[in-house]
Amino acid sequence: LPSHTALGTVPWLRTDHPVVLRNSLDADNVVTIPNGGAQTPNADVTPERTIRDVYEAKTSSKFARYQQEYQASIRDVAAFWNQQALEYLVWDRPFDHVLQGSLEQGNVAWFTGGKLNTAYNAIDRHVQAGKGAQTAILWEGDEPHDVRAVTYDALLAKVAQIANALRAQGVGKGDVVTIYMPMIPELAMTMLACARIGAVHSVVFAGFSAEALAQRVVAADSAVIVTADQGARGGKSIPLKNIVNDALTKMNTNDVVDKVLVWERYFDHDALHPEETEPTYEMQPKDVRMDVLVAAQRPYCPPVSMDAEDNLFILYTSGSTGQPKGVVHTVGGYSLYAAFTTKNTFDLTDGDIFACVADCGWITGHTYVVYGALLNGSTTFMFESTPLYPDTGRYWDMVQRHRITQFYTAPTAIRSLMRYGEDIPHRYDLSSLKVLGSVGEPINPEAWRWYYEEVGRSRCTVVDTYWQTETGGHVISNLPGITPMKPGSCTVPLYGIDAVVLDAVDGHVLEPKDGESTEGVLAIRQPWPGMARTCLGDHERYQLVYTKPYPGYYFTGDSVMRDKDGFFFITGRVDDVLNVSGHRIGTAEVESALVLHPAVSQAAVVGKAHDVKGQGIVGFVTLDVNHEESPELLLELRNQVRSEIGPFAAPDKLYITPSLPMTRSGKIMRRILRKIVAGEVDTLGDTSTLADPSVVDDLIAQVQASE
Ligand code: 6R9
Repeated sequence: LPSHTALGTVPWLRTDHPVVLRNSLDADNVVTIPNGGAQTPNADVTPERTIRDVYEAKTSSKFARYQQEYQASIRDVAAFWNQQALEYLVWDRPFDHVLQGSLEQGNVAWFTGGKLNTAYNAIDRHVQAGKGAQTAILWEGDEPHDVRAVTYDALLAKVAQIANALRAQGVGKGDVVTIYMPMIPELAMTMLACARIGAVHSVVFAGFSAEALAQRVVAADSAVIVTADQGARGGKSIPLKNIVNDALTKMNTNDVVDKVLVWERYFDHDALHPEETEPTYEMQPKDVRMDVLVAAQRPYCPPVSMDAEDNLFILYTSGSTGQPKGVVHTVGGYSLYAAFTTKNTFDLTDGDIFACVADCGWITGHTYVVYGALLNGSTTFMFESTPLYPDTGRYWDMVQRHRITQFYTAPTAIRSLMRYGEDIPHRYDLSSLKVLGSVGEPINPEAWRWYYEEVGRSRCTVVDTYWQTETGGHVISNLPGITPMKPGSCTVPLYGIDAVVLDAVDGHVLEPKDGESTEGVLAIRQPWPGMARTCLGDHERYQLVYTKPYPGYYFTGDSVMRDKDGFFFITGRVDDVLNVSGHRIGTAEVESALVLHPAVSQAAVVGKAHDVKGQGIVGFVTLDVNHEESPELLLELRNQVRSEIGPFAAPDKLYITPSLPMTRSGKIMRRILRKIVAGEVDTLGDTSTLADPSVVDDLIAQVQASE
């Protein structure tokens, strides 16, 4: 390893860093550092060299100004956000209060008394300002030649029609509409149509299984599901409608769902009488053909004036229990935060073609595919396929053909493309690019360098955006042309975000000191508009997870190192949440899926560093008597996880073992399993509390034998 002292504190150069939480959700909680995938960090791009030699000189005066403005913004967050709310949004009625409630009480509310509509702000006002002919959504399907450009005029008409269609099916203000769709423009339009009539969308990623979909529909008591007959990805068709049919049979609560509205992925919009065409799927009693229904609607629908604190959407995300949480975002605060962060982090300007290639099933797709760019009146690019289809140049081919200006993806995608060499991006004209974004997990310096040099040709800013489903938008990120970049660091907090490092054990703030680095847990000391307000139907859980662990602070669940320059490096989750290819998966969810199998007695799941995915899932299971290990059983167990959660949560490796490391009180010590799969058997830590310490040697032998 290079001998820079500071490198010792960069996460991927260390292997583990145990921190015991004060109000730990699980006594067995320790911090694991997800090895960002870099086994061989590039010595050329150490944080020191990059900041000193390459960027600092260019940006220092602007950065000094940022620091002043940032301090002012957090000195009075209400004054700061008051100004932004007036600048970024059009209000039907001005708000009476900027900020009410507190983190301490877990009852934060922004812009109370104010009224507005998010869809109006994202569409109508741009049409009124003369932008009707500009492309709002530029979409590219699974096949590169399948391209659609939807203007603001067309988007307004279509969203109004969909809104009327939803109303015709009984959807009203406050109703939860579950959306289980492929990445086609109609997905974004359906979300915006919900926003227009005050319905609350709950998008479920189309990679989730029937079981996971059913669980989310029931939890949200959602009477309407909007889906499509099929999706397309990588040349394959995904039978979404069949999965929905399946989900309906799995809901034992009787009849939550009244209607299933079905888009047809390849519907012939030019058909003279669409209602006379045959549906592409076998219709069930609750099904309604969406294309046909929408075509019959009037393209005008008045936007419903919403209270700033009304729910805009919910999005289920993983936490440390087996039950996903329905994170709630509200109309005023979220819309402002989506608009503000898109504009600032990506330096969005008129004429930009903004491409976030995330799926709308995750928060990144909500904030940066749908809401952020449209609220700013820009063109948002929407992508249905994968970076590898039809070949590994797909991203760069799109950048070239559409003259994309901002490109936003996850480190896992960069790492998977790096393997094919820099010749691939070099073949394309990428001169339109200005900003390259990274999200979802820490980006290891090797991938950062590749993105910066081979894709950005050393002339674009790489923004490493740290945030969460719960934060609504970026909370820590560099700003193009303002913040110096450090590979591997999400750099410094955005304006209005009072991010602090807390001592994990006693919770006191570790204030920055010149020239000193520090480590702890990441928290936010003051409310911001984009923060989630509650978990649907379970405010206690919201408080338990976010505002109670460190009273007076929003707790992120991440551990962090702040270096001597005050730059943040995220070092991993402190709860039992894994990050596989940038997707959040709770170990408890995977374990619950495994123990549902009749052969399984106990299951423990841990993350293991993975070159491309960041983390992979490794499971350990013990079997009930009368069951034996076999290749078929292993396959069944993997399939069990696929069908309970979705293919993306399937373990890379499963071990069937006679016993698991348990404390005398019967708790599984996952910390030890994490160490064993990481091959760090010399630093297992204290094993004296184990009921049977000999289990450890057996497990080590088993894991080593299999590698
Ligand atoms: C947006 C999103 C949130 C968790 C978060 C953290 C990790 C996200 C990151 C990052 C380091 C970044 N994370 N961005 N870690 N650097 N730039 O991913 O939301 O799915 O809720 O995941 O992802 O661990 O707590 P979500």
